[in-house]
Amino acid sequence: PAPRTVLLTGAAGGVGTLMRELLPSYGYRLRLLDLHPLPDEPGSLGVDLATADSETLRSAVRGADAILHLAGISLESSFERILSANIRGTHALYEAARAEGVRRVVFASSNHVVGFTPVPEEGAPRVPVTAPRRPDTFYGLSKSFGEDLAQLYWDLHGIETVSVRIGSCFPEPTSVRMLSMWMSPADGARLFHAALTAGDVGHTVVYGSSANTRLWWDLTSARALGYEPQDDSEPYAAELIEKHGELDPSQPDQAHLGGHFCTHPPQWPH
Ligand code: 15L
Repeated sequence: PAPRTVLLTGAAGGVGTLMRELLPSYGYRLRLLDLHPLPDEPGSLGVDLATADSETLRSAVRGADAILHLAGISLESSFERILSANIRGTHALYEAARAEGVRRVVFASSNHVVGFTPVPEEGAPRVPVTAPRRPDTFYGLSKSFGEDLAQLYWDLHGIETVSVRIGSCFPEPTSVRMLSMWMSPADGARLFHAALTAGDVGHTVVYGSSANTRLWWDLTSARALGYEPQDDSEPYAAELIEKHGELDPSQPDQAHLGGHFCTHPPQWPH
């Protein structure tokens, strides 16, 4: 049966805010969680996953049919901060899911797990999900850890996860790199819905993007979940390229999938 109650962690964040709007139309009842309760969202939970006691975490996940785990630091930061928010926080959430019998997690992984993979040359095959992981930051490293944690909890405890290596999920692409990475919010909701409902996923890794003309990576494993992207960044291309120029792979900040995260990663606000 399709999950009805979904715990949404990171509900106040960028992707969380977009998904709060879009996912209810798929029939989900969302239980919202972030570091602080959300203003105007009665019943939303304020929980720090990394430091909360186990009973608080268990009661947050209790009765949920699935978890959409978007919480965490979404840019680069110190190793200590990443360790707490992304590594300890994700581990604590999975422990609570195991203790409460939640069977399905959709984990917001990131393109930065493979950030140091060279941008494919024109005409070359797209990057497969089996490409070696080459994190570009402590942030990307923590998402790589999350994928391994998901694999362990599947093999050891039978909790299923779809790890979605999100490209760039914003209302519109705002850079030339994003033409290849963009996941429109509507396609994001389609993909998360597919990841929440597909049968027998074990631990599956997928790339999360729209059907972009300039797509760098392979959506086969995402499509196998039943995901059918509807959007393409191409209508934004002419204006973005006119403004910023085409990508130049001889430039270190443009040579890899992770773009400028490989050279001067944007820092999480302290
Ligand atoms: C990410 O993982 C970040 O969370 C997001 O803010 C974007 O910067 C995105 O990657 C990207 O690579 O565009």
